[in-house]
Amino acid sequence: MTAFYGDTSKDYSYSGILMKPIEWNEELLLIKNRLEEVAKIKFTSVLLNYYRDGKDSMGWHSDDEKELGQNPVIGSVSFGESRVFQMRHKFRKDIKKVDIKLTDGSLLLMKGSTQHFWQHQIPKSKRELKLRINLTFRVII
Ligand SMILES: O=C(O)CCC(=O)C(=O)O
Ligand SMILES: [Mn+2]
Repeated sequence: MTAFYGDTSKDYSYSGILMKPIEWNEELLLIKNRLEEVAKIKFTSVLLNYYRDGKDSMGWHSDDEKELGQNPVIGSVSFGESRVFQMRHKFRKDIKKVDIKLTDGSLLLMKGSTQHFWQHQIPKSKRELKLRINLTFRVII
């Protein structure tokens, strides 16, 4: 379950779907402004993902759509239930998968060549998990 907000001049094709952004609201701008101070970069857009429980998940992928440019910068802010964010190297089988617990209020910043070499996912969980909302701020060129 997703929603896409941002500068209304910036469309985004995601998983083969053309997303037209909803205009920024006050709450999202508050988070965006704090994030931009930390990341030292201006974001154009944010994709929201709503995970109702442990059955909602997201499969392996890289955030490498062409609109995100050569080296995508992704600022990922999480609220609610903690979930495991897993990363795996695309080419090197000798590098172990990395598990990162994304807790309420956490920020994960991906940049540089990360999307060239790594995929990420949010796996399903058999545990009883409460709701989580994740915001991935993106720069669309
Ligand atoms: O929910 C998350 O932490 C990851 C979301 C994600 O990878 C995406 O929206 O591309
Ligand atoms: Mn992603």
